[in-house]
Amino acid sequence: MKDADKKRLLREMIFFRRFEDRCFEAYMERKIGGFLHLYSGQEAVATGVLDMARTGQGEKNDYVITGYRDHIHAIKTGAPAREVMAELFGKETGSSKGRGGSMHIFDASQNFMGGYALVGQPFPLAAGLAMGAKHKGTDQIAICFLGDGANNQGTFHETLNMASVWNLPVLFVCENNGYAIGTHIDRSTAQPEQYKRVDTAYNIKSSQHDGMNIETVLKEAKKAIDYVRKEQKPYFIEFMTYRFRGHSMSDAKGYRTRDEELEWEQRDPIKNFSKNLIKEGLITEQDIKAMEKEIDDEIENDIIKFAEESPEPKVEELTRYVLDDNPDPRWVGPLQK
Ligand SMILES: Cc1ncc(C[n+]2csc(CCOP(=O)(O)OP(=O)(O)O)c2C)c(N)n1
Ligand SMILES: [Mg+2]
Repeated sequence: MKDADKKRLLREMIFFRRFEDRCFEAYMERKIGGFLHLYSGQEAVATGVLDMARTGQGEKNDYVITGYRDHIHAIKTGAPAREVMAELFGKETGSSKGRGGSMHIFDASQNFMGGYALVGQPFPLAAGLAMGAKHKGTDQIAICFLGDGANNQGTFHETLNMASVWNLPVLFVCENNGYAIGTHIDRSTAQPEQYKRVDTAYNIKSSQHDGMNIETVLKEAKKAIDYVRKEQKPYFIEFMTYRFRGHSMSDAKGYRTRDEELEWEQRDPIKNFSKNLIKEGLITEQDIKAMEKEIDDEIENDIIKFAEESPEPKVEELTRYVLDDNPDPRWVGPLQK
């Protein structure tokens, strides 16, 4: 990896951590309402996998889809951070025009296909996106992020079976953080090692790796993505990781011990990558401090300012993007920007 890439990836991960920290504060200030699930601790997974995916090419990007812990996946795929924050603030300039909120970030212009509140919902959609790409003969793939808890849904098993039978180019990325809300994986899942659930059962190649080390994620994600694109077959990659905050904003975390948290904090992907880059002489602690300051300024003076100053959706337009059997005649027709 080039030195410049290492520094860029460190900056991105620090930005993602600070973005989520600022969301936490904005929620406490009641600027953000509804549900809010933060990604702190898991940054190396989305950052590493999506760095190896095709992004930055708009509608030629690979398709990316995930659950409700979605802000960082959206930004890394190409959704402007300002629009993600504006969505959290419920503003008209948000990526879902303020109607979706934290769990429903969407940016079709970048092939970021959401943001879903229903656990297990993205699986069949990912298979459909991959099938579309295959029929059209593009070499795009679909990348489906999923939690360990989601793998006990029926949609997981149905989708993996058909993705394998139909040889669909989809990469399933399991972010195994050990918990589904407050339930530890050992209490909910007969085979907690997720990658073992798919190779013989669905004849899909799979592997498990450290999700707290960005360099491991980059290396393994590259191999998996190359395989899916070249072979036109699914692959299942599992990354072991941990969320540093609660499941959502209301979580007293009574289901895990402080010792367990401290053990995982030792593996903080940002701290460890920083240490490595300092050791390699690529960056100093002062450089990192300056980087953090620059990021905080950008978040405050650009991203938060944009969200704060953007208009609310008009009350009479609240149902504008709702599809039903009796749509308001004013809003029938293609979505308008
Ligand atoms: C169909 C459905 N059932 C239940 C829920 C409630 N629920 C929300 S998050 C969650 C746990 C999911 O855990 P996991 O997939 O491991 O994701 P993580 O929160 O760890 O990122 C559950 C059961 C839901 N949102 N949708
Ligand atoms: Mg989980």
